[in-house]
Amino acid sequence: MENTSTPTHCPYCALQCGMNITPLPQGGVEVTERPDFPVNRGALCGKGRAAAEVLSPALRLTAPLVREGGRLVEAGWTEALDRIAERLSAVRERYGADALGVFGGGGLTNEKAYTLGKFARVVLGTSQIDYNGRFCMSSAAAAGTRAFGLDRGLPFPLEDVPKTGCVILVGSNPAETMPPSLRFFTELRDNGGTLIVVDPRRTRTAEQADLHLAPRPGTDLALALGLLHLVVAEGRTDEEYIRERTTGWEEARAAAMAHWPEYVERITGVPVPQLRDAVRMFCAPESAMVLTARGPEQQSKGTDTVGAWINLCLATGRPGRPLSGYGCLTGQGNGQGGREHGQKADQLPGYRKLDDPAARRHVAGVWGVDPDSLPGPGRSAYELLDALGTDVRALLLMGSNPVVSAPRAAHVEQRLRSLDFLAVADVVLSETAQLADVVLPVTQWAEETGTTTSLEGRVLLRRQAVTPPPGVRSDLYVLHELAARLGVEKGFPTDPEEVFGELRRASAGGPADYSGITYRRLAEENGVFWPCPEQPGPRGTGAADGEDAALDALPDDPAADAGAAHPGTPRLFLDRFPTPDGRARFVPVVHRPTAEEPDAAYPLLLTTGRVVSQYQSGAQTRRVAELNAAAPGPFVELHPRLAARLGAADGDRVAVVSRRGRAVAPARITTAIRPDTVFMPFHWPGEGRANTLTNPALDPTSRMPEFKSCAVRVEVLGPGE
Ligand SMILES: Nc1nc2c(c(=O)[nH]1)N[C@H]1C(S)=C(S)[C@@H](COP(=O)(O)OP(=O)(O)OC[C@H]3O[C@@H](n4cnc5c(=O)[nH]c(N)nc54)[C@H](O)[C@@H]3O)O[C@H]1N2
Ligand SMILES: Nc1nc2c(c(=O)[nH]1)N[C@H]1C(S)=C(S)[C@@H](COP(=O)(O)OP(=O)(O)OC[C@H]3O[C@@H](n4cnc5c(=O)[nH]c(N)nc54)[C@H](O)[C@@H]3O)O[C@H]1N2
Ligand code: SF4
Ligand SMILES: [Mo]
Repeated sequence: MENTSTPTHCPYCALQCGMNITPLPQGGVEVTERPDFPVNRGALCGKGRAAAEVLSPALRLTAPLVREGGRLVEAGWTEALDRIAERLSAVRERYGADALGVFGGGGLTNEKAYTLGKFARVVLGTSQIDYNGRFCMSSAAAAGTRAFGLDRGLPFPLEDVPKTGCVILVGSNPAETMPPSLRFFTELRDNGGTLIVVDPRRTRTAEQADLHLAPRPGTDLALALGLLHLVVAEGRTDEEYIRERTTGWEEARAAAMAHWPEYVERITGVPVPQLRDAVRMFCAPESAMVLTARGPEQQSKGTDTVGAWINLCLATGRPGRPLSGYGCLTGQGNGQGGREHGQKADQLPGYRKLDDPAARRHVAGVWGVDPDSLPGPGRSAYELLDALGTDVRALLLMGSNPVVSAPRAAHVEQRLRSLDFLAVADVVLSETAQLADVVLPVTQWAEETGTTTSLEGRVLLRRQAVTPPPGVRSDLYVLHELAARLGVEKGFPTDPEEVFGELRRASAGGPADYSGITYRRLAEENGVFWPCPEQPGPRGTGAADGEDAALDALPDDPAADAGAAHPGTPRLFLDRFPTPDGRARFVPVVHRPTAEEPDAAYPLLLTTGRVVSQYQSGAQTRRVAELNAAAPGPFVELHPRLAARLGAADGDRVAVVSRRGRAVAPARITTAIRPDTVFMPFHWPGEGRANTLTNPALDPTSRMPEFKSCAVRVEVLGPGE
């Protein structure tokens, strides 16, 4: 393993670029090109190229830490694990199982996410588990399930994008967030297709567009309804498709017709002629797509907002047609798989629902427990964090850094501090780990094998390429050891392939069916798109009868069993939608304002997002010198007209103040933003922490917080250094 290069995938975003890891003779490893993976064809962004740095023992945790006399000090694994098990037991004894919380992450592999969900329900017996994906694409997931009966980020491979006629990219900035994917959009234009970008900022992505619509943050719902109104008014609906493949059009149509173009212009600030141009560009070609990301989704009405964009796609006959449809660009490395296998408050593996009796029976059968012993659905991520120290007294956290990334972060930090007990498993001493009573140093990415599911719904094999430093253990080991200490000796294997074998059985027959996928296939086929049920035949009935023997019993010649294997499903919905009647469902939605509209005291809107060189809470990327040099700290984007009114010069220190707190950072003056809006990236802790300001108003369906808009004022503090 040590001397040759290993094909694997990037630790960071949902594009899951392929890369090779090659150990260097002098020690350390190098990330090199891997052109055989079709999504990035060897291209990597700066974060991916520098990913190997975070493997260095100098940057990370290499021994468990326990809190002694207020300080974190090094300890042995036995002591650290004993302490966690004792404290969790004590809290459970005193307050009951629901006083134990678990918080996971969309960066965890499928095997880890699956095991974490099983651990919460089977070992701890708690309903109180959720994860950071709630902050990510949960609104798109809810809207997709509502309309199509299924949620998979993209219902088609990215390679379809350059071949379609028009793409509307809504609140998505791939130039910064998924740079190697930008080529799909430039190729689209080279092929004669058109690109429309909807973003309050003229981003590097918007600069590539044929048409840039710059709505006021939080008004995408009105914008989509205005476009649908025009589609109807101009007679551009696809009546045959509506009749044959959908239900609910009359109500959705009536709701949209209340949104006159002039009214929509008043709400969004997008001029009527631009609305008309967008409709013409979207409707003229035979095929077209709408792709959303966090802009329209991270709103307190994110589910309805995505629903409105889906309605536009349905009315024009797009979903389930070649090179067409609606898709969501998921975010984290395993943002898709992380929401399918049971770390979400209301879900069981295979994208099953925790409150569905048949699902409970199936999964309880695989787990060898009584279905009635499984707890019901618990609180959503923000609600769970908000309950810390009151209803939830002890927390096990794996794969997230909410001190930086949660909304109303100062409050969340205070809730974390008020816990009776906090255990954090992480690679580095994150801002959240710094608050813990026990910190466990875990292996990461290139040091372990596991699967992730990319934004395309493509299940991928991330292979171990290097030996981890001594002193660290895997998340699976942590859960195995804790389960044993809490009295569950079996069912928590540490071998990822064994976990995957069980995950296959647990997912069999569910919406996200992985039962026909094996590690061997993933390696040979460069990934497999779910659903991929196991076919009866030579492949055996391993998925059904609970035997992993099927994995080992494959004929040696891959061609010999090829005929029996399900090929996976790159494109969804071609014949029918997975709803009871096979039709997609329109949902009647109407515009409503954001949870916190500007007023005299807080006259501006703050929106937040990302820069190319930092990842999320920055726990990993802020430790890489090259990335930190490229993006050393937070900033506040101000339009020159706003800056002039405030008396702010470029580089001045400014305070952004909301009802929740105050964040300070240098001003960056740019015409690329609307004059009524300010923007901050959220990657940093401390005085420039954007999430000190954000509003935890939740979407009623997805429970997504409103990261993309809150009311603020800006105060100029004086010249920067
Ligand atoms: N460099 C980098 N790449 C990443 C990440 C990272 O942290 N850093 N994180 C990964 C993850 S987990 C995710 S979820 C993705 C996110 O990927 P994106 O969704 O592309 O990222 P964001 O910057 O959060 O938001 C996209 C755009 O939404 C715009 N926006 C703000 N408010 C609104 C609004 O009300 N309406 C509309 N239409 N647009 C709005 C912002 O101006 C921004 O340009 O990126 C992934 N890739
Ligand atoms: N204002 C604002 N806030 C936002 C957003 C926004 O757009 N605006 N976006 C939201 C979104 S979309 C997201 S996804 C969240 C993300 O925010 P976070 O959940 O904080 O995500 P990360 O910073 O990736 O944190 C992952 C942590 O897990 C660790 N880690 C990495 N791999 C592993 C592993 O295998 N095992 C374990 N145990 N730990 C590991 C990392 O070192 C890091 O400390 O932020 C949300 N917050
Ligand atoms: S685009 Fe995403 S997956 Fe690709 S190299 Fe960059 S961070 Fe990694
Ligand atoms: Mo995300």
